[in-house]
Amino acid sequence: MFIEKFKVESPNVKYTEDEIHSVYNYDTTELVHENKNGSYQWTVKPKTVQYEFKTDIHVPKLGVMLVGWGGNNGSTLTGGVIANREGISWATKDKVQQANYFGSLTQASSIRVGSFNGEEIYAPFKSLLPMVNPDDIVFGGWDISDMNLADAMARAKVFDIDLQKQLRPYMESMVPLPGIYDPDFIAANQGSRANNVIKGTKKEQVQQIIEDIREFKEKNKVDKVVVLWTANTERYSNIVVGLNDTMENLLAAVEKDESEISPSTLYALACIYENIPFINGSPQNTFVPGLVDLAIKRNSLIGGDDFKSGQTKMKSVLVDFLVGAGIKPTSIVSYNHLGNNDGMNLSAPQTFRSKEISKSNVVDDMVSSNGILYEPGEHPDHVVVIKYVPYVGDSKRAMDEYTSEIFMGGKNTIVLHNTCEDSLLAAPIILDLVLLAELSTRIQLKGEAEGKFHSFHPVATILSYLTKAPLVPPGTPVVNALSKQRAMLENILRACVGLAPENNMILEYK
Ligand code: NAI
Ligand code: DG6
Repeated sequence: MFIEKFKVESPNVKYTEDEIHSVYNYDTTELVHENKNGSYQWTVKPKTVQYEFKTDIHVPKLGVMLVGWGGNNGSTLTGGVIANREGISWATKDKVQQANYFGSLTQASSIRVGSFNGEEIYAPFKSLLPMVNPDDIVFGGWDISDMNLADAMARAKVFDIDLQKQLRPYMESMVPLPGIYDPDFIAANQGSRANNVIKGTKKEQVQQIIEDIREFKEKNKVDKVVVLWTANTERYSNIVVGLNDTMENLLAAVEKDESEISPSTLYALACIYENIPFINGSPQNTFVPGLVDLAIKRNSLIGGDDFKSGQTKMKSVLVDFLVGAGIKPTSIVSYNHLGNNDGMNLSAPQTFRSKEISKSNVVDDMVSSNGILYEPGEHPDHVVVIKYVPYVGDSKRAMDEYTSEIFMGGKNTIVLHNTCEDSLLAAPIILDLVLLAELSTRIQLKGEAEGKFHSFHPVATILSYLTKAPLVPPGTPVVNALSKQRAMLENILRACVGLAPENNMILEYK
């Protein structure tokens, strides 16, 4: 059965006019590795730590500024939200289609609330805590191309033509602000697009982004802004001692207009100065060590990297299933071809390399979780190929071959073929990233040994479910397995309303 909403009644949860306050027992384990009588042994001690959570229930008017607003993702997301807000429907050759938010975890997925009269009861994911309604988001942003969003939508060739016609009047007047352009960081084939760029030194460019954010906030009367990079994939920046390895060096490098500071790092820097959450949806290392350092010192939310939309999402489910089933993946080969501007940009070796890295490291945690299947340091062969095929446009084709060793030396090969409009997968993920980033800035927590409430760590691991290469604070394990990432997010939100983690034990029926 599906219910729309619920309220928690518990001595551990208090709803006030301003916040939800919950006291939560976090059941975990403490591991001890010690030498006992000449040999090392592991001891596991169950322990419970009490946490308190405070969630501000005042949902702000949210502004979202996209870097790369006029790209396929930017125009698809903007049009999609307008279509939902305006209740637009359109004719396809199959039926009359209504706007929806399918593909969004927060808007279109559910959580299990419990059992009632022998039936499982589910509710919308978004009913857990008060969240911004995506229909109310005000969009803006930057692009190195000055094309308005209606023309950008037509250039993207993602939406059906009847929908485009209805959206055009809403999008014609939306024109991206000039962006920071550095041809050294993206493919040379993007040069002809760059007719809308911020001039000046890197320091002046950062200042311009800061002014843009302030002006957008003021003009649109929004309470909060989140900035998200959905611009072209950049090449990796070189990490150089003395240049971008520490906060001080990075800031000095910007002052000196050093060439190795990428545009994405400059946008992020501006956001951190303004205490505006910044999310990176592409694979490059925007978050050089000096920038992470700065975000931590200023307690400003950063999250990334690279939207986890299709092939990688499947991978982080399938490999988790195989390794969890005691089956040993030995070779993973992933091809894809696509014909949109992202594909064209990725046809240059340096930008492809950024994508190859983020697509290749996604099974590491699953492989290292099973020492029965894999020797220390052993890894499946893992190859990623991306080809640009203009004819297929945004409709990406992804082909994967997984070969595994099974019982008694047998081999098991699984082959997948996926065809899907890339931007229709990415747009709802962008929405989730900004909604969850905003929500997480309204949550405060306090462990039993801590004197006062604090926000989550500024490196937002809570967003991991949505990214291929989750950015984590130094010294924190990276989790790629999709089910674990989802459980982490859902269980944290449950804790904020005093609900136990979903443990799937269903003991009441045993
Ligand atoms: P796109 O090429 O259509 O859009 C990117 C836009 O960014 C373009 O309009 C371009 O003019 C603009 N741009 C480039 N550099 C800029 C800068 N420095 N400042 C401001 N604007 C700039 O690409 P699409 O398909 O929208 O993808 C965007 C990004 O998202 C790509 O990096 C892609 O790799 C990444 N991504 C996309 C996924 C998907 O499923 N669509 C999934 C994972 C990541
Ligand atoms: C080609 O791989 C283009 C990319 O931008 C991907 O479409 C994007 O990274 C999505 O990747 P995945 O692996 O999540 O489908």
